[in-house]
Amino acid sequence: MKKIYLIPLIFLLGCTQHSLSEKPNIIVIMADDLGYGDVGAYGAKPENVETPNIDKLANEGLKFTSGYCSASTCTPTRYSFLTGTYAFRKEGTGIAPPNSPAIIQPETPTIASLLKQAGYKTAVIGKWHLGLGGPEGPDWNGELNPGPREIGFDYNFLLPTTNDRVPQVYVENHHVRNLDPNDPLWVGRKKPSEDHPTGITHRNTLRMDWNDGHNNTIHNGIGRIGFYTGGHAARFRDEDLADEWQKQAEKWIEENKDDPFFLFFSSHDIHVPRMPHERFQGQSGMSYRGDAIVQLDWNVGALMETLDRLNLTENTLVIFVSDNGPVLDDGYDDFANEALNDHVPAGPFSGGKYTVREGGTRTPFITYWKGKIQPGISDEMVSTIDLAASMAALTGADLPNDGFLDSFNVLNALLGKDEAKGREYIVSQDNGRRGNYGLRNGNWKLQRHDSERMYNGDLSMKVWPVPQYTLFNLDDDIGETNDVSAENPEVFTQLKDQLQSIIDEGRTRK
Ligand code: NG6
Ligand code: CA
Repeated sequence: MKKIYLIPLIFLLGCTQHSLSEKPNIIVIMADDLGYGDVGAYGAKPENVETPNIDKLANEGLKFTSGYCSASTCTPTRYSFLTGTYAFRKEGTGIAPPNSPAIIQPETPTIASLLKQAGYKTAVIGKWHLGLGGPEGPDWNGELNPGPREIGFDYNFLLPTTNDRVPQVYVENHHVRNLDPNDPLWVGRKKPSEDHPTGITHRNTLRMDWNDGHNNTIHNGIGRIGFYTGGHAARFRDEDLADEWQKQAEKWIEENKDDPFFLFFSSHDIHVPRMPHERFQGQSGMSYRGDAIVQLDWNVGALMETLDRLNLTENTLVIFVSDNGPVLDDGYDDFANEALNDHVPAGPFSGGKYTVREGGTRTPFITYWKGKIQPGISDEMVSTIDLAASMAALTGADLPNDGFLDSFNVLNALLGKDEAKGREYIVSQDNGRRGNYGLRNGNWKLQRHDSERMYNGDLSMKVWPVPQYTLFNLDDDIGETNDVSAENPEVFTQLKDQLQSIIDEGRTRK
C-alpha cells in the first residue's frame, strides 16, 4: 500500500521543483557606455584594466560574441529593452533632457509589468533616463508620477537621467529622497540668475574641465548639462553612486528574496562624468574611464556576493549587457584618450556610441545561471530587445499581442540549449527617430544614414559625410571599411527592402 502513496508523492515533489525552477530570480545588469573590448573576457588586457567579476560571469556562464543593444545611445536602448518595441517607432525617444516627462506611458506593457503579472517582485535601481512625470515634466518637489511604478516596477531607486545632467539627487518611488521642503529643488534650461555660478563663469574652480557642453550649473566641482538650485540636503557625490546602488540592491533583494524577483540593476558606469569612488581612482592602468570599469566590476562582484550570501545564486538568472558602445571623450577632459595605452574599447569593431557601426551596439552580453547554463561561448545573435519575450517564455508570462512589437523569444539561445537559434537579423539605430540605422543579416551589414547631416563617426567623435546606403561583408571586413554594395546589387537591394519593411510594417513580432 505504501508504494501506491509514494509514487504520487514523488511525482508531486518533482512538479514542485519543476515549477520553482521556471521562476528563477532575474537580474539584468546594464552597464552604461561599456564597449565590447572594455572587459577582460572580451579582450581587455590586465595591464590596462582588470574585470575579474565580469570575467567570472563570462567564463562560468555564456559569453555572446553577437550580443547587441538596440541603439547606440542610452534612452532608445532602455526604451526598447523595457517595452520590447524599437524606439524608432516612437517620437521623443532620443536622449532625454533633465526635465523630460515620462517617455513610456502608464500601463504600457513592459518586461517589468509582465514579470509582475507572473508573480515577480520588480525593481529598478540605478540610472533611469526615461523621463519622469506628466506632460509638464517632473514636479521635483511633489510627486514624480508617472514613473517606473506606473509601468510595472514595484520599487524604484533612481538617478533620474545621466549624471552629467542635473539634478544630482536620488528618486525613491515617487519622491526625491531627503528633500528639505524649505530648500525646494528647481531644475531648468535657463540660468536662474545673473550671478548663478556656471562652468563658464567659474571654470577655474572645476575639478574636471569640460570641452563640449557640460558648462551649466556646477555640482561637486563638475559642470553639468542644465541648471538647478536648492535641494542641497538631497544631493549626492558622484563618487558614492556605485556604493549606493549596491546598498539599495542588497536591501531590496533581502526584503524580496522569498518571492521570485526581477531586478533591473542599472549602473551609471562608465558614463561621463567619470568620477569613481576614491578607492577606485588610479586602480586601472588607464584614466578614470578605466577606473570606472573597475568600479563597475566591483558592483558586479558585490551583487554576486549578495546572491551567494542569501543562497540565491543557483536560482537566479543574471544577464549582463551594456546600453550602447564605447566613447572616449564625451565632453569632459578626463584623459580617456590620452591614457588609453593600447586598449581597444570597441574590440575588433569600428565606431562606438552614436554610430550604427557594429561598435555602436555590439557589446559584452553574458548570461549566467549557476547549474543551469553550461559555460561556453555563443555566436548566436541576441539583443536586449528580446529579453522581454524571452523572459516571458521562461516564466510563462503572457505576451500581449499589442505590446512588445519587436521582441523575439530567443530563450533557448540565452540559456545555451543545443542547436538553439538566436535572431536571424539585428536592427540597430543611433538616437531617436528618423536617424540612422544598421541592419545585420548573417554576414551582411547594411548602414543607412537618413539624418540630415548623414554622418558617420568613430571614437574620435569626428564626423564625415557618407552615402545614404552602404553595404559591408562582415566575414572579411569586421571593421566596416569597404563598401561592397556595387559588387553585390542583389544583397544590397534585399537588405534595403528588408529594413524598409521593418520600419513600415510597424512591428516585426508576428
Ligand atoms: C550628449 C552629451 C554626452 C552624453 C550623451 C548621452 C554633450 C556635448 N554630450 O548630448 O555627454 O551625456 O548626450 O549619453 O552634451 S547616453 O549614454 O545617456 O545616451
Ligand atoms: Ca549610455
